[in-house]
Amino acid sequence: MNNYPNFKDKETFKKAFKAYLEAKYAIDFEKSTPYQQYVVLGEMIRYYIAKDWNNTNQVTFDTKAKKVYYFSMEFLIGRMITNNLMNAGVYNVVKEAFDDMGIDLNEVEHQESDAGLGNGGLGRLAACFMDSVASLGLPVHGNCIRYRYGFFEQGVVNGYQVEHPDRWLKDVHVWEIRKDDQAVEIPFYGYIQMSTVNGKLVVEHKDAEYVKAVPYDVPMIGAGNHIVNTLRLWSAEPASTYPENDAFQYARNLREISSMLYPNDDTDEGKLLRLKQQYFFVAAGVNGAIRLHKKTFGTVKNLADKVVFHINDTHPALIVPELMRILVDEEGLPWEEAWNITKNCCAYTNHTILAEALEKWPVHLFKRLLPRIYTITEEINRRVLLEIAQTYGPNSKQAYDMAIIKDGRVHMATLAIHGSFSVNGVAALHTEILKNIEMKVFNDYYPGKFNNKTNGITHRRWVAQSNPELVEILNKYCGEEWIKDPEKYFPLLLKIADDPKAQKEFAKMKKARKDALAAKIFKEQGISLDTNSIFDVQVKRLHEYKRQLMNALHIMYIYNRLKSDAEFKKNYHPHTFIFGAKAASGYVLAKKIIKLINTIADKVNNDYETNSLLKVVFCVNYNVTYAETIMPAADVSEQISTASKEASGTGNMKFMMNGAITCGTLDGANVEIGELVGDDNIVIFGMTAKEVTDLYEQGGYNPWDYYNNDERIHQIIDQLTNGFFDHVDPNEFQMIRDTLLGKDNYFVLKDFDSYVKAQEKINELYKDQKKWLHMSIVNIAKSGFFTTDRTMRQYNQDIWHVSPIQTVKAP
Ligand code: DL6
Repeated sequence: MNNYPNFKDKETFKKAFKAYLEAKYAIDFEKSTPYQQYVVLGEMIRYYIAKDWNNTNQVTFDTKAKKVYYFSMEFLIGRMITNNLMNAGVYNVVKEAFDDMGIDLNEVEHQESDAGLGNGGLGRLAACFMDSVASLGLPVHGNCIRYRYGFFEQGVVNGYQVEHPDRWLKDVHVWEIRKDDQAVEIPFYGYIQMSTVNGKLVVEHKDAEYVKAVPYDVPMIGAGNHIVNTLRLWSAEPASTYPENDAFQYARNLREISSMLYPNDDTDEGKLLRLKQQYFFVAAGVNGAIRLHKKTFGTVKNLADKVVFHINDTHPALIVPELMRILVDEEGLPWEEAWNITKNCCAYTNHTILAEALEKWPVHLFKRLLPRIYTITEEINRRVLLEIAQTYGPNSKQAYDMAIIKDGRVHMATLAIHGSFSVNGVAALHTEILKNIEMKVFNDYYPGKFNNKTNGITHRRWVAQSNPELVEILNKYCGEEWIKDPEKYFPLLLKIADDPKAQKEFAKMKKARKDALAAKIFKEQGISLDTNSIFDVQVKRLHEYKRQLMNALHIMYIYNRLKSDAEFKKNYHPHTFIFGAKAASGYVLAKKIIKLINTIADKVNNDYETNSLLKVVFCVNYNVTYAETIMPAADVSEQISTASKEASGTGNMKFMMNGAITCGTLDGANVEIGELVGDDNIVIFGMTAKEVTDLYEQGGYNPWDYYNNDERIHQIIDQLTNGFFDHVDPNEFQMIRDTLLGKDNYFVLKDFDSYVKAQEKINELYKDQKKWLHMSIVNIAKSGFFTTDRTMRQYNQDIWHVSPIQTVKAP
């Protein structure tokens, strides 16, 4: 069936839409609900792009094109409908038709649940990558798990975070197609029996417990180019054979695999499940890829010329031994040849230097769950160590540092580094830290393997979709081509950065976006905001290193000054401090910090002496959809992590592209933002990464010196526990006080003074609106570098080397 005419013009669309609605729900369109309208619109778009999707796959197959499989445990794709309408080029037709029909497109779009298949930055980055590769026509396809529950839905009760399951699949997921015919059965447990038959090694996995991995394909639609890539989400189902003695337990266990993102892995049981999830989607994806490769080429010998397996963080690092297993056990290649192919197929991205995120699996669990994968990993380790000994001699420190298996654990980052031809960091500073400190031993041993690929964001979602007023301005001053190449066209704004008329338009844009956010916050949380105040925003996962605590303490300090210093009060421009953050459910201190922010909000928002100057909001359930309203509304972007700890950050880029001024440390991509906009257009404070690293080496510092010598700090630290807050037990924040005065591992008190000065600078700068708007425009003008189109081009140029797919343009 050819569905293209459906979107030809608004009249055709209206007719088709009504007919589909009736066909699907057996009702007249007048009686349909926004949810039904959403489902029908979604399905119509999926039919509409089906031909392009099929063509993309067919052309890739026919031309024997090289392709990339991007494996990530997270793809935080959020809602897809608006993005899909825009990229498919039918947004305007639908909008006009809906306007005629009295349907609110915005309301219909909001019927879609956020696909929360991710925690934060890493998952959202993967989603932005998918948008860019499809838009560049690059054959790059995602692999992930079809989690029945996404990252939890956050509630706040009495200031405390509460977690509810995110049942995003309770409604139909209109975008996916189940592909039963491409299911793969994955073995766990059991034991391995090896024999030689006619001189050939035969490996048998005995008594394995199989789980069927069923793919659900989700289209990743390129912008205006008729390319549709695939995000493949694997779901766990019963296999054809199962333990008959305990079928129910088997069914319960396997449901867990695609149940939730990152189950708690504090216990052995939790660890086992997480490792199971990792092998599950890795084995399913790699087997699927090899099957297709053999269908195309009839051999695996040319795999490295035609396929890249991208390992996004350590979670999919099992790709390395799984590929070895297929090549050696199933394809019968000699070990050396298989290793050569594997090393040339895999590329790994590191996203963090935080030790707890570099996964290490206990040998006893690994071995029991994945017996063959374990023996292969052991053999990889043995051979790698032999090779290292050739360079450094026997029993070297280097060999210990680079061993994959040591101290009873399998080190996944180490496995990924040895098994990949490329290892990249995600911002210039982060890569330097990897190369010169954290992974120096590997960088010395594998010169040239480490490289930097600074992160990005897709400007299609974070400007075109989220900030209509900015789109108008860009169209006017940069021309409509900006959407194709922001790096080239955004700098045209520099010419009008001081033009009063243009500045007025930017101010109007920001005001409109602040009004939109204020309206949402009022509707959802009943807090009214002054949109002439400075919107100072920190939205990101809650973690000590991101230092939401420093922001909160600073608000307490401001409150104290407003209460006690008339001159200060006179000079203080009204501020609204906005937070959004989810804390991991087991992270007690992070949850306390949420309680503290809400307690501060309760105090200052209800103080009529100061609340026209100071308001605090904690946005409940911050997610991708919420971010689309928050990012464009910010005046100030808080990027205040302890230097060296934030690998890159991508929120910083979303804020910048929407004209916010960064208040930040020299950490992650803030460094590159600073280099691009220049010192006058960013507010930098705090210790440098080198100072932080040196101080750690000296064993830290004594926070009591700051408590005793800085009155401001003394006062706020005492206020945490002296009954200053109404309605809370004075012991409520004892833990925060103890953390700060105990070790202050993230140097909150040490950086406090310079943060206060940075905030004072912002207060003054904002009062000079001409100067502020100049800064804001320069930030947008320079933000084109941070489009993921650039990031993806660089990945392709330096790592993947795939060619754009040329499909036949659809009729
Ligand atoms: O690279 C994407 C994103 C960076 O922008 C953040 O700075 C970094 O913290 C984050 N890393 C992770 C790693 N987590 N684990 N596991 O999310 O990656």
